[in-house]
Amino acid sequence: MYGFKALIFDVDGTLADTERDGHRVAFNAAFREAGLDWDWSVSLYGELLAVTGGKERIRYYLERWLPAFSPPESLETFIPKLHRSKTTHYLDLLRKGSLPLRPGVMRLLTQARQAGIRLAIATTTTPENVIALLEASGPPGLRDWFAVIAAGDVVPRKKPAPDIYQLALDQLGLPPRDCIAIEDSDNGARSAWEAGLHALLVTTSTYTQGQDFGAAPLVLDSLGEPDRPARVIAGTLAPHPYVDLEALDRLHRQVYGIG
Ligand code: XBP
Ligand code: MG
Repeated sequence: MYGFKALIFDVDGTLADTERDGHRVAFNAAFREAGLDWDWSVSLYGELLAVTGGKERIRYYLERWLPAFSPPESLETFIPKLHRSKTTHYLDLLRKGSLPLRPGVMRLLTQARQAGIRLAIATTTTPENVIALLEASGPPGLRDWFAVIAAGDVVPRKKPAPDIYQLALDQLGLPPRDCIAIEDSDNGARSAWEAGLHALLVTTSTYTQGQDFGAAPLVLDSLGEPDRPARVIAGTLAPHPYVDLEALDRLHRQVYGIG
């Protein structure tokens, strides 16, 4: 018996390391297809990740790097169109199976499912991207393991605002205290924390190493596997050098001062 009832996962960087070799590549393919000579390098993309959401990221790029750009139509039409093309390219990449789930993800999801812990997603990315990732990179039917998939434009404000976590909590019908959030970024950790999810685990990803995760009580470099221990960046990981439900239960007890 565990002290929590659900796990709420972020997607990009948490379930899979999707940004550098997935989203970034898809943005560049969409730019080429639209006849634009923009190229988001690995380092520039790291800066652009300060803004969550693909459409918001394109707008930020234009404001900050290309203020003189004159779009062929209004930005309100141009950006969503460009972003739809990006989503198509991203889905193609996913279907090729080129973005695997991170170490420990399937092990933890499987253990949670067997223990009756509910699974949910709270992400900034487009819903189709989430479904496609689960279908392409996980076992058949993985999407049905998730009781709630809260994604994309369904809330007024994207991370670091708490809206998407609040929506996931509402749809689960649970208070924050009954849930554990798993994130990879500063923006995501802020979003979860502001939604009241203080039992918060951060597993850093390609672009988020070295970020400040606020008061997150446990920060690791991955969930780890029995043959591939997680590296502890902050907090204490026990009883094993990888994240399992026992480790999450200890984290939950520590955060809420239980027994
Ligand atoms: C990460 C993001 C997303 C993706 C792009 O979301 O910021 O914007 O980079 O996705 P999370 P879209 O870590 O919350 O999963 O282009 O579909 O917006
Ligand atoms: Mg993320």
